[in-house]
Amino acid sequence: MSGVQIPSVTQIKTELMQNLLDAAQLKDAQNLLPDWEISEESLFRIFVFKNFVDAFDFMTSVSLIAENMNHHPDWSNVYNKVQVRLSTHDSGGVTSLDVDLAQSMDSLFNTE
Ligand code: H2B
Repeated sequence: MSGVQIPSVTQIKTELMQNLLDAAQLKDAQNLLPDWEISEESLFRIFVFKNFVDAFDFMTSVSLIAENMNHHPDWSNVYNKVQVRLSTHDSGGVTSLDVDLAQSMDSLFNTE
């Protein structure tokens, strides 16, 4: 065997430079994500929980999703609040990866 490593489809997808969303796509994103503040730079939302443990559980669940996507939130936690800012650092703004992660966070939040 030659030892040549063939990358998985997921690796290829996440390593391709993602395109920034245009104005129309940002508008579509706002419709999909009514609880998020959307700008060209980032998606922003504050999640509010009953207590610290619920907030931390949410962060733990999101960490697994983010690691799987190789796409990570900028966030902070104070007691029962998790403040989240999503952007694609490599592209310098908002891409479909941010919309996908925001949707996953919303559905996790809504089912908890
Ligand atoms: N997360 C976010 N939010 N944006 C990125 O551009 C990004 C990331 N890039 N996670 C990934 C990791 C990159 O730095 C590594 C090298 O794949």
